[in-house]
Amino acid sequence: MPTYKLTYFNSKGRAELARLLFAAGGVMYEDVRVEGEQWQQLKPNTPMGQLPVLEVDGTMICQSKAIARLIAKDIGMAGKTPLEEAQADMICDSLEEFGEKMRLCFVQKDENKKEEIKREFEEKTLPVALDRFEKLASAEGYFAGNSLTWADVNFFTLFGFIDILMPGDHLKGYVNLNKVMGNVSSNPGIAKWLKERPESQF
Ligand SMILES: N[C@@H](CCC(=O)N[C@@H](CS)C(=O)NCC(=O)O)C(=O)O
Repeated sequence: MPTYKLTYFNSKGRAELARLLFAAGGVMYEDVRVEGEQWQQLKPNTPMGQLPVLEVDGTMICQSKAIARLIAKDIGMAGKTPLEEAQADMICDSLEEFGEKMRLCFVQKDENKKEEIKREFEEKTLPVALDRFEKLASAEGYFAGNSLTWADVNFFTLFGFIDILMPGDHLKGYVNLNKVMGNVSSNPGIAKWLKERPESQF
């Protein structure tokens, strides 16, 4: 295994998927959390001026999905065949688009507009997306093949944010998606990380 150093801010954000995957694979890595001035100094030396960045034996990789996919490949959670890999990628790309819609609710500065966008998301966008993801998950609770992939972990991570941002029983009745959530949270490495990880809301 190469040496890994993951740099992000002191939050879950776009780095938590990578952290959960490291935990699932039992992979040792340096979990570096920067802030303020430290980030401003580091920024020009990162590939795209953004975090997260994963250093793999000193080589810097950015873009949270590229990072997560690399870790998934290293730990055997990218899919067992090219088709499973494509299915996992499909879910992760769809989750990315869905996540962008979710973010729109929170970048809005105008409080009235914000509430309107949030309501629209919660009442329309979210149930439509959940219906689709439910059909794409197997009865055993996997998005690709018959074992845990980074797509399952990605869904779990994103849904964790939704749960905080708009608490509610959004997964009620989604049998397959509840299984996905259970498969991820009961993975021994992930269960341990969820208990031990540093406190942060997002
Ligand atoms: N598409 C990129 C987006 C990265 C991104 O937006 N990073 C933000 C934090 S979530 C960042 O670095 N912000 C600080 C800055 O731009 O100076 C990814 O998925 O990694």
